Amino acid sequence: MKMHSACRQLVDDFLILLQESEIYQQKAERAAVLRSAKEAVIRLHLQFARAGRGSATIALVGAGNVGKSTLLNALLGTDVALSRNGPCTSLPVEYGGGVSTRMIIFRSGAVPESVPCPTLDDLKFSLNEVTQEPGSSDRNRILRIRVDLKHPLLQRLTLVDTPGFGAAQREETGDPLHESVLIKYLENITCVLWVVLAEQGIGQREMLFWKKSFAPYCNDLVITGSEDWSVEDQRRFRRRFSRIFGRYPPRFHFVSGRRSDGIAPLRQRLIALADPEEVVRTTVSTVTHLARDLQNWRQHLNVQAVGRNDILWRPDSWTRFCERADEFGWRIGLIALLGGEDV
Ligand SMILES: Nc1nc2c(ncn2[C@@H]2O[C@H](COP(=O)(O)OP(=O)(O)OP(=O)(O)O)[C@@H](O)[C@H]2O)c(=O)[nH]1
Ligand SMILES: [Mg+2]
Repeated sequence: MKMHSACRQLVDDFLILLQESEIYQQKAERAAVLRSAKEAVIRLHLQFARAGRGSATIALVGAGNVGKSTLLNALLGTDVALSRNGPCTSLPVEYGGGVSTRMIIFRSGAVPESVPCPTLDDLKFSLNEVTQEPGSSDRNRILRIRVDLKHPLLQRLTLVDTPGFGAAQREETGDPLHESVLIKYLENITCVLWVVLAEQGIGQREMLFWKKSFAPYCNDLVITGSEDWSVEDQRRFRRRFSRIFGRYPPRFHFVSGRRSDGIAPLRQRLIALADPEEVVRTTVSTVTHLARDLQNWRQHLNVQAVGRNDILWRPDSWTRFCERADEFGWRIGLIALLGGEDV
């Protein structure tokens, strides 16, 4: 916990240093570089704030019918989430750890209703019943469903199966689950695994939804249905789509939910995403990487030849950044890099 708050402090202080120095900086080119670094740190700040909210909630998000529910089943090694060819999952369904199997229905303006499910078949039956009856007023009041399962992965994190975005049918049938509801739901999760289908790639509409609703919280792209892909196919896909993400492309995971190919490494990745210490390590390493990039840029500009830190950083901001105590020693390395020294 101490490590977590120290890391948060580091990110926040770095953000303030960048923000204040960007305003202070007279040269437009330098201010622009500081602004782009600031944007990267804002992204980290947002991710870190979500990671600190307690137990991790990771949502599988993607267009309709791309294999989100099948992937969730493969990750759990249990055929629990409903999947089929055609619009299927109609509500966010959270799968979390519990001592016994049960389903909890959250309705707006009502006490959550707990439904014990002695067997997996009971659970599937109950899930099917509540999620597959669009239109009734009771069904329309359901906000989300939680499923408690005794499962080792779910001891560490909650996985969420979400309805596919861009499913036009729902708008037509008057089902209240519009994209805005999904966007609202995503406000409280820790991070997103973005699921796309190998043969479809990433369409315009998916890109827009990603930008609008979960880009800062998504570092993982899962490509389902890639069971027959060669290494060269994967490379081609990576090359084609990496550039649309700009400077921070996500990790690409090629999997088959149907055949469970690539599922074990993805499970490990989920565990890392939910591990608070790993989140701290990744954050510190990203901040250090960014500081190193800034150092390279300074060397490129030959700012060092002038030999004054205050050319880049607002002097009082820099002093405050350097003075803050840091019991984990992260700041010393950063100060050396940001101050322009070689390390
Ligand atoms: N070949 C292949 N088929 C898959 C894979 N994953 C899912 N499918 C098939 O794709 C169809 C849709 O799968 P779902 O898991 O229901 O998709 P979804 O994204 O949850 O769909 P919605 O809930 O409607 O948004 C089903 O017929 C699955 O069997 C995969 O990795 N490979
Ligand atoms: Mg589904």
